[in-house]
Amino acid sequence: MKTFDEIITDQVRTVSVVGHVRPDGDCLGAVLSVRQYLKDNYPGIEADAFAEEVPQYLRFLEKDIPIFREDNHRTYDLCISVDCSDKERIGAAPEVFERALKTACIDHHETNPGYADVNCIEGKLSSACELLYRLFDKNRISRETAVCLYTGMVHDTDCFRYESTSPETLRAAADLIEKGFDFAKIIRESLVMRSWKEAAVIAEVTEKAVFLPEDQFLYAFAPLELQEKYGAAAQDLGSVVSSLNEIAGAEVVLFCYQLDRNTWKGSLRSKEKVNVADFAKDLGGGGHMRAAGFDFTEEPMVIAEIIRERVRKELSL
Ligand SMILES: [Mn+2]
Repeated sequence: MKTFDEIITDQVRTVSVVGHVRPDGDCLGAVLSVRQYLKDNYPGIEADAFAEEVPQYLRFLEKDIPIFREDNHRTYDLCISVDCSDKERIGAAPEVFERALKTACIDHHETNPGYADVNCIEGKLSSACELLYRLFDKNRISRETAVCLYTGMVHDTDCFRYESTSPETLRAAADLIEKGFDFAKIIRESLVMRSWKEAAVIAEVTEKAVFLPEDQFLYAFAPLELQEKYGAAAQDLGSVVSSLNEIAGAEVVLFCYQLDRNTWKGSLRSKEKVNVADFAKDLGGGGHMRAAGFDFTEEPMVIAEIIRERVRKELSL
């Protein structure tokens, strides 16, 4: 594995950091930890972060330094893409990545082919933030950087509940909380608590979900009309699939929510036997063994049937 210093060569004076579309805790934690680490330790370097709109529950990571939402037409010496499995999935400003004099990719998706000049991809790691923790010099991680890294690790492991959590993950988390911050508050406010409208969406989606115990499969949809009824948007639906995944007897959970008139997003979760990253990959998406996703334009019922068949096959039902 490389170190971060090997990616930031002497010639680099300006750096941009980008992540994936619809950023989650790991993505924003990774983007903002890189910016913070550069700010703290590389006085000669100017670093800018790019990300699509930050969901409410992650706003505490934002600080008062602006995050660029779109292309600012600058050419950076180096653009670092984090937590993004595919060049096509870069959110906010893919042009910034394309235009950069040099590119780097730091990621933990097994499906990542390596699309930058320098690629640092560790498919077995819990999170992009854990990978960054390993690349950074431990003694130069500030409290602010630690908050970002810890948030990313907690989010991508659903609070250390997935098997991707290794002894090393927990050692990294232990090291980070030694920097002194309210980690219980991060878990509570960004991961566990839900807004009232999110809770209302979860209630209706759960009520309308279809559970097929004989197939160990559960699916649910949130069309635009349902989202509009509660004033919820795609970024308010992040916790729905985790909630559905708490239902016993469903090895695989599929939650589809409509993004616009033509596009849906499918989120997959599995508990212990099925690798849903393979399913998502075959449908043009990506992800991890226990959590993966993809976009689609078909009717959601068509997708539910495809996934159901695959679950049956995988489980030899
Ligand atoms: Mn991630």
